[in-house]
Amino acid sequence: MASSVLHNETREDLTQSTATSRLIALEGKYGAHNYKPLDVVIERGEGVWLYDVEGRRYLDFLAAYSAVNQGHCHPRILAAMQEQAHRVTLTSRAFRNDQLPLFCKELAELAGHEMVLPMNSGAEAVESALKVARKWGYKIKGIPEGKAEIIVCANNFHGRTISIVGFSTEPQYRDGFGPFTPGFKIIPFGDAATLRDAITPNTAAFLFEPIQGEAGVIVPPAGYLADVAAICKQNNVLLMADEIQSGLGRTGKLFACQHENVKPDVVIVGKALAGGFYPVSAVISSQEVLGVLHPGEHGSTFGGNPMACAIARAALRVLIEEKLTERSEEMGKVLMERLQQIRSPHIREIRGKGLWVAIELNGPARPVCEALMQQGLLCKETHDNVVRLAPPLTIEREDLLWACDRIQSVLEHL
Ligand code: IF1
Repeated sequence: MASSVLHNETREDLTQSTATSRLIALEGKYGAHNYKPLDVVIERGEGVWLYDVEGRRYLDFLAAYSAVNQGHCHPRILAAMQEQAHRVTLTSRAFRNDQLPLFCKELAELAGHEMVLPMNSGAEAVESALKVARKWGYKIKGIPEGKAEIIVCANNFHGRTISIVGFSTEPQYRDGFGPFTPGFKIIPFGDAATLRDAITPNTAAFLFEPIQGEAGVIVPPAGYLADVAAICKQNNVLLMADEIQSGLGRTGKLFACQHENVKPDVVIVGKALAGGFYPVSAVISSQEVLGVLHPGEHGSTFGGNPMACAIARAALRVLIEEKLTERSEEMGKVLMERLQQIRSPHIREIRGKGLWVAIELNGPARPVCEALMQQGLLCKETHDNVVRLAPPLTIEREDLLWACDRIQSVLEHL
């Protein structure tokens, strides 16, 4: 078996097909087709740069959807990972480990909260927050058993589990995956009055993205975050911010809710929490809320493992010590100002916050992303006509401006 695989490989080499096309063909044959990636095969990354299997270099303007805010293969996070890998990687939560307590303390303090529930993927942390919100609703708020409601926003993106896609408004994410979990109500995003109207005595929580990412970097009207926070407080409803993509510096604040001085009851983080080295997510909240969980009621084999915690601690230290949030704010202004100078009939709107910007076009965005790839710039379309830009927060001004020149040139030659 092994020798025949090897043999095939050798024969394919002889056909002179490029490494790129061979690997794309293999992935097409053996990998599930749930993505349509750009046809670039990455082999190596360093800081803001990615290198493909042909040795070509690209500036990364997606940063793995904000999971590599610290830049690719950050040496300090790498060192923490290597060091921990030599010690112990996984204990399960049946035993304690020496990294988890420090991770929880550091993350809770950073967010100005009391407790942390460690998980792995973003969707898992969102699911965990939903479970905690329901339990809080029953045990603390006094909602009758089985009646808890959670309010979410139209055009949300919170992950891919059945419960989460069940309250998605994107048909593609739902089709064929039902039946779904009941107990969710959908309201428009950006209109606080609709939240007030949707709340009932059985409402446990309002789950939202402070800036909607997948929807196309949709920034809500000024005052929205403060308004929904006030409405939740008045009605004893948990304000649950999904900061998985918007948090950890991306928008020029550590958390996007801080743009309106809002401290949510529950903050959900993931992605950049581990700088791209490992899936690490967490639910951050108060003693009152996370205190509803007792031994055996929730868990995860990998959640809170020493490897994850050591990596996340290093990733957070990098974020703070390298002042990446401040850089995001400063470089975000440079990016926005430069993009605003581009005169193109193809541009409908440019919007965003910090180093998180969307260029909404009058036509399809995919060809623009493909042309940018040819020019050495990697970014990804969302919703057909939006190019989203989100470089690592470590990006230097000259690289940012180089990218803007490429974007201008592609839009001018469209
Ligand atoms: C994919 C999108 C971005 C998220 C927010 C939770 C999760 C995500 C606000 C779940 C994940 C990812 C998932 C990834 C692509 C990406 C994405 F286009 F799909 F929507 F970033 F915009 N909350 N977003 O953005 O986190 O379980 O994936 O760790 O599904 O292809 P996860």
